[in-house]
Amino acid sequence: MSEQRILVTYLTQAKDLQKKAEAIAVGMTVGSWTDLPAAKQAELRPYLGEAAGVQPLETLENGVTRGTVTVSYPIRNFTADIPSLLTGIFGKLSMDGKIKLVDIQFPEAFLAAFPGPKFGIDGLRDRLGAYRRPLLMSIFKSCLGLPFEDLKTQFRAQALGGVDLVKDDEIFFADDRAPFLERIKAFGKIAAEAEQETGKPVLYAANLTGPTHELLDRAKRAAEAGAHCLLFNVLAYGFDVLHRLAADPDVHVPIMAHPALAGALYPSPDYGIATPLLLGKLMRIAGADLVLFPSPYGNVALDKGEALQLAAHLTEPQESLRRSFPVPSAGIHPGLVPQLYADFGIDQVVNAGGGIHGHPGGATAGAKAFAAAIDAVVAGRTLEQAAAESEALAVALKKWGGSK
Ligand code: 1AE
Repeated sequence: MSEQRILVTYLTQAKDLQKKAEAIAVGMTVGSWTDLPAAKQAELRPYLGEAAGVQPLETLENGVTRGTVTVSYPIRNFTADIPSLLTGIFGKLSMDGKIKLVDIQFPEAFLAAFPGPKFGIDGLRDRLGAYRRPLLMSIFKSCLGLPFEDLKTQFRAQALGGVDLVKDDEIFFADDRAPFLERIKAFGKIAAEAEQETGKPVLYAANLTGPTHELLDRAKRAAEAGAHCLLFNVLAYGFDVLHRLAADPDVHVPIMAHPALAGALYPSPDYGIATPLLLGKLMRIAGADLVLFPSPYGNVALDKGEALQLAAHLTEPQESLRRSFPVPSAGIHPGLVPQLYADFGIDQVVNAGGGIHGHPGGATAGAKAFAAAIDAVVAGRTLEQAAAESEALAVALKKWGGSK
C-alpha cells in the first residue's frame, strides 16, 4: 500500500465489480472524472480515489456478482478523526443499495494522529498486578431505581468474590439516587476495604453519561474524584467523543467501550459495518482500553470467525497503538471459561452479569466460581478437578453445566 493512502474494502453486488469499484472511487472523492478538462483533472488528481482490487465470491441468479471491492483513498481527503473518515468512505454510499463496509487498512501516517488507548492491556495489568491470567469482570445487574445502599451492598458482594473489575450496567443514566461522583467515591472506598480482605485490587467502571458537551468535564471530575475506570456507550455518542476523552491528559483513567447499538450496524450480510472493523479496529484507534462485544457462545452470539478477528484487531501488535482488552460478553457462565480460554487466550476479560448474580450462593460465590474456573484453565486443569476443591464452582457447574 502506498504510504499516503487508505485502503477500504466493501462487500457488494454488481454486474461488473471492477466498474463498481471505479464508480465508488470517483463518486466518493472528486465526483466526476472522464468529463473533466485536462487542467481540472491535473488539479484534482491528488484527491482522486482508485479502484485497488476486486474479488468475486459468487454469481447470483440474475447474473449479478457478489464480491468485495477495494478502493484506495488519499489521506489528504480526510481530517484526522473518525467522523471524517466514515463520512468520506461510507457516508452516502451506505445508502446506495447492497453494500457493507468490511475493512479499512490504514497507513501509519494516518494512525499517528490517533493516540489510541491510554493504558491498554499492559497498563491495566500493571494497575491490577495481574499478569498471567485472563481478568475477571462483574456487571451490576440492575442499577436503575435502586437505593444507593443496595448498590453499595451489590458492589461489596462482587468485590469480595475476587473480581478485577466491576462495571455499571450501560443503561444506568438516571442515577439521581446514586449520583455519578458519589458512586465513584463510595465504591472506591468499598473497593479499598475489599482489597484489605481479599488481597486483590478491584476497579470500578462508572458509566459516563450526560449531554455530549459536558462529557469531557464530567470525565475530568471523575478522574479527580478518584475514578478507576469509565464505561462509555461509544456508538450512541460517537467515536470522536471517545477519541477526545482518550486523548485528554486530564482523563487519566482507562475507558471501557460498551457495544450498545452495534446490533443496528453489523448483523446484515449486505449492509452496515462488519463487527471486526466496528468493534475492533475503530474502537482501538478511538482509544478504548477495553472493548465489550457479544461472545460467540452466549445469548446474543456473534459469528465465531468475526469475534476472533475482532479480538485480533484489538490485540495484534501495532507500531503506534497500545493493545486493547477484548471482553467477549453476554450469557457467560463459569462452564464457558475453558472455551473462552481456548478461543481468546490469556489477554481477555471474562465478563458476566447473570453468570455471577444468578449463582445460587449469591454474587460473591458467583465471582469465586469464575475465579476458580480461570485459575483451573490457566493451570491446565479441568473444571471438574477444580470443582472438587471449590464448592462455588461445583454449584455453578451444576446450575449451568460446563465444557471440559
Ligand atoms: C455484549 C454486552 C453484554 C452486556 O452488556 C451484559 O450486560 C451482559 O450481561 P450478561 O452477562 O449476559 O448477564
